Amino acid sequence: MELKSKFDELARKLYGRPVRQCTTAELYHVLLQLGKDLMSEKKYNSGDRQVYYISAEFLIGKLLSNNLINLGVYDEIEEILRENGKSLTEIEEEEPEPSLGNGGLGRLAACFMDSIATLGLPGAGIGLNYHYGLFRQVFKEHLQNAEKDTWIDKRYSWLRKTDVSFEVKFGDKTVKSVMYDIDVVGYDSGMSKLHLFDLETVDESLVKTGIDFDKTAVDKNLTLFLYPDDSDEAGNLLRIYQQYFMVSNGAQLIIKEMKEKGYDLHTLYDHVAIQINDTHPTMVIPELIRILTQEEEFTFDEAIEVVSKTCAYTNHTILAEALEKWPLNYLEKVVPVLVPIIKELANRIKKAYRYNPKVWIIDDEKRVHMAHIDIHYGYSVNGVAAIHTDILKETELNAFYQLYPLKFNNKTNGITFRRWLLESNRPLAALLDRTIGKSYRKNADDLKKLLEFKNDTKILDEIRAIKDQKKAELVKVIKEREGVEISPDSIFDIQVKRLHEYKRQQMNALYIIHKYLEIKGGKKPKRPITCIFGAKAAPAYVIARDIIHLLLVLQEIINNDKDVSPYLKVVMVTNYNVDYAEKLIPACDVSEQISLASKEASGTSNMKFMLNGAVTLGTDDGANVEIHELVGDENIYIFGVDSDTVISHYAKADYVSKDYYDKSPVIREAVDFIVSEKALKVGHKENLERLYKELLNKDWFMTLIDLEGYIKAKDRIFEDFEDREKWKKMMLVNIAKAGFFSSDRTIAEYNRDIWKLR
Ligand code: 26V
Repeated sequence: MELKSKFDELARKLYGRPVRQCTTAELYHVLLQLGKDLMSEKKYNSGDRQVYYISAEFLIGKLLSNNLINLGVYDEIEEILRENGKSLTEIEEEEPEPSLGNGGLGRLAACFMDSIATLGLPGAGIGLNYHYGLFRQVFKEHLQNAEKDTWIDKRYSWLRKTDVSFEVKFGDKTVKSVMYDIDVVGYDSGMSKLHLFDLETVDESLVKTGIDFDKTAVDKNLTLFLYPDDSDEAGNLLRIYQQYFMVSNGAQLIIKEMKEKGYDLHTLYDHVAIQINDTHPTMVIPELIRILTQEEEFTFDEAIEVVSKTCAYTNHTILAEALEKWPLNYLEKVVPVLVPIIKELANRIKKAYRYNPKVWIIDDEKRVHMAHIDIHYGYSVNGVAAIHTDILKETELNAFYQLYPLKFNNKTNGITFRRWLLESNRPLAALLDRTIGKSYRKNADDLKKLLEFKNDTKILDEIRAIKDQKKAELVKVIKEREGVEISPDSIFDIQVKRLHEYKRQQMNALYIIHKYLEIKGGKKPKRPITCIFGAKAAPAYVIARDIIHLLLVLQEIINNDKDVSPYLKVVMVTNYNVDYAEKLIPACDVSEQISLASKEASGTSNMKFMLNGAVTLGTDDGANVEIHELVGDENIYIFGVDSDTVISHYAKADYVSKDYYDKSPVIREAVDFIVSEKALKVGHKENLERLYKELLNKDWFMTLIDLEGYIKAKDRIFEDFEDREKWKKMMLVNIAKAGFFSSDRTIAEYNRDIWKLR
């Protein structure tokens, strides 16, 4: 049947009316069903070897448009709706966004699922079905508040309840799971499944106000939230409960599927690769060993051999505080069944490397280093950008690299162009189709063909016009959602990512203060500047919340200052998520990637911005290094100390932020403003003073070392923006060179070097 008739028939079936007479909400439901019907005609990728990507986070975003695009029917549906006086953009707004991730790590997992499906690889995701996701961010009195983020609609959802269920035994109770599936449809290809495990006895009524709930009632709360506040013991324990619940279900599912296919578990590694996404799923290693030795009559040695040839580990950070080390007594309480296994794994290492305590699994303080389990008992260890993998090999994990040089490999991250170009920037995709053909959609490297148009004024003008169109769209969204007016003619300077000191949103804030004071003093910029931020802070991360406070205070002061606001505006968008990212990124002129060198493992928004024609202002960190190499010095703005210098400052403990403050009047003026009368009149003394002191007395992520270089680079990039011809060329080169960052390339490399699926 023709798509048009199918659509209309479904509308009549569900609501007794033709498309034309349905409401927006009804049309969302009809399209959801239509998408599912079309997907039911597709096949799952299959083969005798498959990958299971286990991850505590899958930040999948809304799925309607993405699925329609990957099914190849988006344009047709849009046209049918238009004929009926409806808008697909409005309908999309009806879909709730699942907030099943914190940031880059979770979004990466979602991009990877898209690429696995698209490349036709047999693979599945395994994760958890958090009912309220991370949290919904709201601002009150210039402070971040957290609310529960409801996304599951029991009647209309991409989630499909299966009849798969397992028992999971904790120290103090046994719970049962329910497996939900979300189908991931590849672009012009087959499908994969994302399995999200839920607790059968989960009780939503546990959540009263905000995101507070009884953390001890594990049999009711286990899948309510993603990474609940882990600043206290109950929070940490809950996280271990969640992790074991996830991997025990995953391990049981894998074993079940292998048996159903008739494979001998002794050859598990011939049929399965398990990718452990950061250390959160590490317990899958002892859990598989437990199942094989206790339920399948393997000897311990046999089980270790099989599991070690099956599991591979990805490291996503070198930050010590983010590398999980669970106190042994926590594990004894939550997962006593695993403790003898973990101890045995640890003993074997201690015996083999008696004089090398750096590689031990259990340290002197009886903490279990989860990453060490992965490295010793997995067959691959990868970092997520070239510089990150080098730092792992040379510094952070050097002791392990010495032992297992061949296990280490790099897989520079990527993003799916289906969502971050075809969906979020349809006019740009259309322009590319017209100029270089459609091959780049499946073979991203073909974007290079755009370089032939580097001197074609017509194409350059079109690229510029698309940027202006996207900026105009964002102006509307920001007006509607935030109530702030911004000028489409201003420079859109955007920093969106989780709030963390190492990402240095505070440095951006200090630049804004500097500009504010300059304008107040009569030095006006040639063109107005709009500084846009989006970021959630972990509720227990005090300084991160203080930085949000400062940004909101600056927004209030600057946007209401009649002398300054025509030249400078600040917008901190509320509840930054995938949906917002899709609106912000295509509208960006200057992409802020300003982490302290060595600290950002990769970054992935840098790639999304580049693909959409923004120019990067950044440090030589993470994937910025590779962007820099690809586009060359003339198409990127790099500043700041390099990673070797940073690492050496840490090693010598010789960075003193106060020295930089004392030396530079510019720095002093900006930092002092945080506790000025003007700021204190709008903001809270406690938050602002704490942040001020932190910058002066500690500044662990070295904001002040780079502030002057940052100010110079930023003034230079704004100056160059005025050379409109030069800027258009920079945009074109950035788009043309972004092909390398397709997650299809990343996944093809994972497959070539680690999974070896075909
Ligand atoms: C986690 C935590 C949790 C405890 C408090 C401090 C803290 C700091 C950082 C993290 C990050 C955990 C891992 C992570 O999300 N890494 C991100 O992974 C992205 C995908 O590989 C990568 O692009 C980002 O650079 C990296 O930060």
